[in-house]
Amino acid sequence: MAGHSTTRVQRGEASHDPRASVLRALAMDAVQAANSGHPGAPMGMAEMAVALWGTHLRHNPANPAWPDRDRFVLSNGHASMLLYGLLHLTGYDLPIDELKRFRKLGSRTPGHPELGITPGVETTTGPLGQGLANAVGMALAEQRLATEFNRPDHTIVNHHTFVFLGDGCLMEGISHEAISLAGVWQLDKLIVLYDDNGISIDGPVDGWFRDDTPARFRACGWNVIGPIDGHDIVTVDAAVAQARRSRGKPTLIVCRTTIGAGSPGRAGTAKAHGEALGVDEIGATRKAIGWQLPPFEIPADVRTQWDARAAGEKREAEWQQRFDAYAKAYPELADAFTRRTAGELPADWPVLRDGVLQQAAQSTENIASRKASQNMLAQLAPRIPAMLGGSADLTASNLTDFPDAGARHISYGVREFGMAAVMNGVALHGGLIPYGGTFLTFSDYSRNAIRMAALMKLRVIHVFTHDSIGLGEDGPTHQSVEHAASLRLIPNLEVWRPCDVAETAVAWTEALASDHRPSALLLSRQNLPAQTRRAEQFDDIARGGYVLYESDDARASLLATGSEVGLAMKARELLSHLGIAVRVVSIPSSTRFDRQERAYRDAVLGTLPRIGVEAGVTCWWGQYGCVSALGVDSFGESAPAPDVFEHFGLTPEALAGRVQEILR
Ligand SMILES: Cc1ncc(C[n+]2csc(CCOP(=O)(O)OP(=O)(O)O)c2C)c(N)n1
Repeated sequence: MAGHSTTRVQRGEASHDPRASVLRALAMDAVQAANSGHPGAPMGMAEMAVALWGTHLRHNPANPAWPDRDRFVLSNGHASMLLYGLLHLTGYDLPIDELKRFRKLGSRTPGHPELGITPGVETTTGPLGQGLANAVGMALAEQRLATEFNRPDHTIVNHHTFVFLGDGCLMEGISHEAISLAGVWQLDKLIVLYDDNGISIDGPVDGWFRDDTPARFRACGWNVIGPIDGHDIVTVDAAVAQARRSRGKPTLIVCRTTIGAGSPGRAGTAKAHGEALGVDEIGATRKAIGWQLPPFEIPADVRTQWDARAAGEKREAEWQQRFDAYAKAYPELADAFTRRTAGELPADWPVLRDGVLQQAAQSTENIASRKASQNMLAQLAPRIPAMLGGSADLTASNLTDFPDAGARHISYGVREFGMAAVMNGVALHGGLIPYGGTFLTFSDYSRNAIRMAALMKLRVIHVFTHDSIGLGEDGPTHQSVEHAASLRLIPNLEVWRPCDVAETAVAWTEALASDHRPSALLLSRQNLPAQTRRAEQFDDIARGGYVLYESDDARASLLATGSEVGLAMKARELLSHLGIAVRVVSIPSSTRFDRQERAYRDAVLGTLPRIGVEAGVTCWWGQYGCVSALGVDSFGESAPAPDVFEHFGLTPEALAGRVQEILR
């Protein structure tokens, strides 16, 4: 850093560029009006925003869905007012009244940026670190689609992914997973601007964050620019221009800034991070930055300087022309591109789906559901080019690959959280349907990214194998106990735990067709017996729960999921030898079942005493009014699977005995 700049940054002086001042004013005034929020980061990043959004970002405010737009991710989502200011000023459909309603119920300016609420917001951020990983996924999608669709003389996919982040994102472990992958994948269109202000909530970060960040990024194969003066628009502009020329490496631009820059009393302090400045300090700041207008008033010339509508329209029109020429030369590719970016499955999807389901319905194979899943992938993935598979270093266990997958199956390495958040980014970008595998136990590592996918309504498919004590010898560290139940608690996540080939086939086709929610497929390591069904029963699998075995003189209902459906069917047989008839209800997806109409649910569950069985926590069965449940309420054991099932009393004999006790 030049001495002059250092001094200015240290003094917390802001530029007097009105494009930066208006961002500062909007941030401090909106936070003040809400009496809640984070003024410091938006004020500190104002010049960075001017440089990037004022010069480099290629977007069209009139069409936030333009497929070839640059993506912008505000990974430090608490700086939301910076993004809202930018979206308003550049001409998105975000009126000033919405900024006045920052953080109010029903406004388009929630506390942290949320996908689907504010036009122009590319991903929901707030949980620090994940925005960066989302951006890596977006840049990966851009790279893959460019390779797949661009042709010599025809470039239809060619955009950058820009990220703003702060110390918090870089302290999070997921940042390392994300930057490591971005380096390996050589995502040279990913450009990250680091708001290096040395402050987080507890104070100056020196006491807990002394990483040599440039060295860390360099070690991961990144191009690093800076540290530069993050308050010098020309310098930041030049750095971004340089970053855009990078080949084979993503770029980090280290921007030295002062949190709350412009505020004489708060600049450079942790107090600037998450507190309204207060009326007096806002007055002092107005004076210091030379901005004397009342809150939310923006002079016409400043509006004109920021307005990106005409440039955006022109950019998209130019792209449309290129796309039209492409469509003439490659009509089929153009059609596929249009379908895929709209999130549609191939035109022959209904035929493909019916074919695989018909075959699966007749299957008598006794195989593990993870194997049944792989067999489905072998049929589906080659016919659905959007599918982009992967595994967190467990490909041979998760069975997520398919014949001739090549680059369409990603080895994510041992990075479950990173993989999940990258998959969210891929889905957010569009054009690809990501799925990825790990052991169900390690879903805890990915959990917040799964939650974010559910919140954002993303089609991301998690393949979680080794779904219970049924994995055997690896023992309690690897055996899921509470995981199925706890994943089912996440709103809008569809959880499937299929019992055989037929149910696995339905789980996969339903997951692929669910374009507004993520799915988790919980699959067994061990073989599972094929169940026989009538056609109507097969059709009801997609309703999430159905009667697999009915009996007129039944005295109890056995409710089971996944690998325990076979167990329940064996118990039924034992009981029938004793003259006790029972019904068996299979619940491959309780989340789906719970959305069925009342009459259907009541009919399936029946009025007889219910006994639940699942190799996991038993409290879960309370919601279905079970009088008793068999399961695992501790951490499992290391032993061959049959011995572990025996140890936990999960056997047909034990279940039959429990039923007899209840009916006594
Ligand atoms: C995963 C996660 N943990 C904790 C928080 C709460 N939080 C919000 S901002 C922040 C500090 C971030 O520091 P920095 O990125 O330096 O932001 P700045 O102080 O510069 O605004 C924390 C801990 C969060 N949003 N996400």
